[in-house]
Amino acid sequence: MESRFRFTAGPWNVNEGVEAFGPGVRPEVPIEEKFKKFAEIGLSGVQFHDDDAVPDINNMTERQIIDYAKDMKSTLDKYGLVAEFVAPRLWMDPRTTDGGFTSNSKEDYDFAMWRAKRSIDIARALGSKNVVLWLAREGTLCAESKDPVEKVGKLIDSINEMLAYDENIKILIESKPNEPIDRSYCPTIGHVMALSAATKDPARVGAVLESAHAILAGLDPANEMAFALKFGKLGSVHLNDQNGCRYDQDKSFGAESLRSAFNQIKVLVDHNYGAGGEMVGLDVKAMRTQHPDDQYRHIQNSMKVACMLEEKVARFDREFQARCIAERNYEKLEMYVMELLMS
Ligand code: XUL
Ligand code: MN
Repeated sequence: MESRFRFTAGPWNVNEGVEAFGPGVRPEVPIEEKFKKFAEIGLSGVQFHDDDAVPDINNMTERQIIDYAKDMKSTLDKYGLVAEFVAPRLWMDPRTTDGGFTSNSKEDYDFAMWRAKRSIDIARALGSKNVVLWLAREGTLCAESKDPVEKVGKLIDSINEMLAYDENIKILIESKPNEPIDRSYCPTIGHVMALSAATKDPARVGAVLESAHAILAGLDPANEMAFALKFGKLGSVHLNDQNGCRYDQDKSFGAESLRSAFNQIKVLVDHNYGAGGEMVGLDVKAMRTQHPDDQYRHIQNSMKVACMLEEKVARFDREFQARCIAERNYEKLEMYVMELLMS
């Protein structure tokens, strides 16, 4: 399928189907097999957590971590894939139980900074300039356990330390209002923009907008993308879908709301997203019911929907839109969009 975009996914987007109420139901797939299949289905790149790229990261020296990541880069090269970003996984280790950058423990904070710096080393070894921070546990379960003003300051200090560690790296913050944390310190793109502005080098601090995370915050994904685009700070997107305010579902893109998906593609196309090398991540999970012999279909479906919506955007009649706007006949415009999507 033709697309103006370059699509990516993470190794975690092909998984065993583990969830809070049941164990894995599909066998683990070796990472190289995922790369091979990603290339086959038309992805251009891979997104990594630090320990996706270097699984035994905590037990390796800094030199060993870089060497391992360089080997991973050769495996990527073999399949013609690039690395889009590396994100420190600051939510699995016991030392991140109370958060990383906003933990109340100095040792845990130091561990989070160590992992953040290793993620920068790994990104460099994989040939990527982007480090994504999904601030999974930066917030509170018990509001009184932390001073929110001090902790927002700690977030800014941590980002400044990463920027100082490598003068070429870009930090992209992925907002999310909750899950696993109850109350996040960085729930929306507006918060990301404010954090960016407060750092020592705002030009190197941008955003990742995930559709499902915006919906969980009660916000419109396309408008969240638009806000970051206006500031020139939309570094990546995680397209997916979500059925209202419940657990983070990571459904296939467009599976819940096609019109919302259309408007996400429309805002990206209208504002030339991708011209600066930005890629389109598909942060989608297969349903737990999906058999292993067809466990990439949710990624393929998401890419197909994005491409089909690109075509709808190309067909969107701008003159008709202008006439509806001039007449202030938005009912007419809305029906036109419904017909366009259903035709
Ligand atoms: C969590 C989420 C993560 C990030 C990368 O909800 O979306 O997979 O995208 O750490
Ligand atoms: Mn995501």
